[in-house]
Amino acid sequence: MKVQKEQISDYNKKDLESHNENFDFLANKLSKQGHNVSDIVTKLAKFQVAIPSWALGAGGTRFGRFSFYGEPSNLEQKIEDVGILHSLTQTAGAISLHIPWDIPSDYNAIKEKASALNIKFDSVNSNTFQDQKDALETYKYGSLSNVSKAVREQAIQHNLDVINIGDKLGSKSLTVWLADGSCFPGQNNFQTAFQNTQNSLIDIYKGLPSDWSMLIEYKPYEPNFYSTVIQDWGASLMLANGCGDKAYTLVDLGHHLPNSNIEQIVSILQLKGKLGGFHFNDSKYGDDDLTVGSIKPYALFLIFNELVYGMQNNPQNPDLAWMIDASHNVKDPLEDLIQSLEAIQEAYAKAMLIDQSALKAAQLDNDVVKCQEILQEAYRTDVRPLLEKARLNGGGVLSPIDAYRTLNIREGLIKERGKNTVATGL
Ligand code: LRH
Ligand code: MN
Ligand code: MN
Repeated sequence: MKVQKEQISDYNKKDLESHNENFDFLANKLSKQGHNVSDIVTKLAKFQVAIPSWALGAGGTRFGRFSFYGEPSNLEQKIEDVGILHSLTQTAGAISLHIPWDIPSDYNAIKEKASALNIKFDSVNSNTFQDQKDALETYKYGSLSNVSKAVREQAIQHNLDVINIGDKLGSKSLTVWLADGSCFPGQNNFQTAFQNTQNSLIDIYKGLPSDWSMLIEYKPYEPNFYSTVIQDWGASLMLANGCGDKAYTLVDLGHHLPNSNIEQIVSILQLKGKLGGFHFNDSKYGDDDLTVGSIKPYALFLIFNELVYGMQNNPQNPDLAWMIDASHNVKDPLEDLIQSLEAIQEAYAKAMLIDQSALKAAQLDNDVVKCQEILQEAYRTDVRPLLEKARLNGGGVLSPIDAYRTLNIREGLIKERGKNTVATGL
């Protein structure tokens, strides 16, 4: 299923006039404050976020999974779903694959399908947290950190295979997230597990093409509940430094203990030129993988404040691989992803409204109240007309959720695919 250009322009007609009024009003106000509105709109339009192939179906929990029907059951259909998201929002111009769930059978056909929908292949994700069919070794007690050399070698080889698959598709980075750790005190020797992981990552790193990077994701707990080998940004950064210049830390918003100051982590990693990737989601308790901005929108804004600052002031840091890492238990996955994409754009737009020079001056004066006022002035601005304009300029819709419903997209997908559900997912 594909959303046609005419459907989009027909749909936009009803709200075009009020959009223009709202946009002109806001643009006028912001211009008077000294903002370059067209520059902000261009930056919003450029900001593309990858959709992970595993977020397109109902993820469920270990207690149950409730389908929305019409979910994609193969890679082609997953790309089609991202194409739908992208045509409505103009923000989802990439897909992030998970191997072995998404191994293409016909590379040319997959590449053609993606490029017809204007979709790029973002970072490829390896999977050494599940045993694969016919695998000789088990990951029950870890993969890259395992005490067994044979297990480590199998896990290393898998990562090299993933790089090879991604290379054929045009991906430029490998994301490594490990479940490795221990469930009980005494089960692991921390130092041995860490050293094994470092050595394994170095072996994978050696197999990276010259224009690739390796993104090392951290997470404090789950599925292991006593210790995780790559538990935090410090562990990730040490491992990245141990590999080389092309290895970076990846921050997933859900992978922190409650109340961690994620914006500070993001800031310092950029200062060191070591923030390589970002997974968006939101959470109340832990790795909840909820809709971006649904629980702590102000924290998201503060994180974007640091990201914007870093993008402007830290040329030593590379362009980031942006991805949504979410799971959907009770919402239609495509609707949930649309909400996440909007929340990301909203936080980004608000962060771009922060008056950086006034903030710097207030910081130099130690005017704490003023500093807070400057941040909150930006946060309180309703930036949605800017998002609408960026979407409109790119050929997207004014109101993506409303359009998704008005155009009966889920119904169309069910009609086309029946009650198929994704076979894989987290
Ligand atoms: C596990 C996880 C992680 C990875 C993904 C592949 O926590 O969600 O965030 O990015 O699996
Ligand atoms: Mn993640
Ligand atoms: Mn996670």
